[in-house]
Amino acid sequence: MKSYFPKDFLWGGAIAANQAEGAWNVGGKGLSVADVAKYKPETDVKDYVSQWHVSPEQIEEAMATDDDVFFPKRHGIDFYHRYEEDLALFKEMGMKSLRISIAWTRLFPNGDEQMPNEEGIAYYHRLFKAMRKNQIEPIVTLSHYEMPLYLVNTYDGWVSRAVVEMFTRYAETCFKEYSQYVNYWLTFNEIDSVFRHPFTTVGVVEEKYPDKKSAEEAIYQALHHQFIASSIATKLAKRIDAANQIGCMMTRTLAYPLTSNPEDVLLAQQHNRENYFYADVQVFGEYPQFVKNYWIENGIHVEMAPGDEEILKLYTVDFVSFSYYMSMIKSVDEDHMEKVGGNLVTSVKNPYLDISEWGWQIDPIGLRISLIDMYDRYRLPLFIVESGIGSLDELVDGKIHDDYRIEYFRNHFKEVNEAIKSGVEVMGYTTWGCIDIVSASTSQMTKRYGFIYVDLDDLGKGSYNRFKKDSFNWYQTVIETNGESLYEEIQTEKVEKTTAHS
Ligand code: BGP
Repeated sequence: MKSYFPKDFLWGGAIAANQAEGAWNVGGKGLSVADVAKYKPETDVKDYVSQWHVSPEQIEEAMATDDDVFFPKRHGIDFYHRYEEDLALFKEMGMKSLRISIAWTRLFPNGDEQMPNEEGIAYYHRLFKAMRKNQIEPIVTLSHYEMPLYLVNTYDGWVSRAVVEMFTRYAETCFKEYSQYVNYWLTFNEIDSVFRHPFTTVGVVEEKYPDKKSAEEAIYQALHHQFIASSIATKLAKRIDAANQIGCMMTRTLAYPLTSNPEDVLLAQQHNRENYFYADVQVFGEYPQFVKNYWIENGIHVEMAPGDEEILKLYTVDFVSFSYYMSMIKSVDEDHMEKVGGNLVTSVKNPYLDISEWGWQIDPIGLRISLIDMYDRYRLPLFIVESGIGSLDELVDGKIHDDYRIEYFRNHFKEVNEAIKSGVEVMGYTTWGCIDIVSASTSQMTKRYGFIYVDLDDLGKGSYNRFKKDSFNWYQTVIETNGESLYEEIQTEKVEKTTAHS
């Protein structure tokens, strides 16, 4: 087998401002929804829903304190001040690209200002110049769970149509300031996650709604406004610089039927179709009929302004980016079956797959299945902008022997190679958390994804020093050989992962 990776394949890594930068109240930055994300040691790390849920009381508590021990996204890994050191390590690794997000509240602290915060503008000029100096291509997410908290408290978040104009003003500012360094832009991170964690994505506080149905209707309304904002941003990006490429970004939540029972197959198909709905709107420029019928059947009203449907149709995306961590199983009998956690909701356990320490089912072949399926559906270039394994890495004598991470990526990269060989156009692969950062769902530091270890624990104690893991040099070779090394290595026998914690 040989490497089919194109010469310009964008090997790289991905982080997000709210999980890496820290400096939460520095340089004029306003409070974002991430600054109220709490580390909850008393909660089961596999209990995805409660980890993500933010109550009105938690918002009040967070706004009343400068604490950053139990609000770890406020310190992140201090990337804000250390980015030059980290970019040098990424360059040493040979990374061609780095996915980051711009923190909306560094540019517009409350979100409804007419003019941006100049200190915030200046910071990202410094960062993008440094990336270019290190020959690293920026892949920039405009909104990665970082909307201004002020918009949540004052405008009910994205439910308000006024937020569309505020977002497009922010986006236009980014395109005008940074198109000189940036060619690839993603609008909303995992736009399909609005129903999984509505507070961080669209600023919907479910407790504010009298019942589940009105909360659901509010989320669909907020989602519509994000679709419109994404389309207008796409128009503005190309008007400002025709070289700008805009991608949508979804969580690929591949579901298999548990059995060949047609009811299981139908359930899995429905799940996959609902998962694709969000990219469908941004690729095809219209709502699929099954969603409109769902609204009618369930009495959900989504207010659309005159011209909205034309905007969606006119300004569609150039590529489809997505995160891929795990696959899941659907079954009509799933209520009484063993479940596992996941980057979403629980799933029936797949007896053929290993799981991570956080219960995420590891499925490299599922990545190939997803790539082929998505390419056949959209016929647009695909970009894997998140993928990786969160793990309890052990720092021993300055070393971290993360053979399990090497195994994870070796297997996933090989499946991408097979997909490319079968005709799928893949632009790049930015591994999630190329350097350890604060977990999105659990706000833990000890859920580590990086090729670079950061000496920091869940309560913010540590030197913040960086250490290369074994996977650092392995990835360096993969990039250097453009994937050829995947087929030259002597396969080391599978290392059973043992941790002091188990
Ligand atoms: C995705 C988010 C990322 C990232 C990843 C890993 O949903 O887009 O921000 O964090 O999940 O999840 P976690 O950090 O919860 O392990």
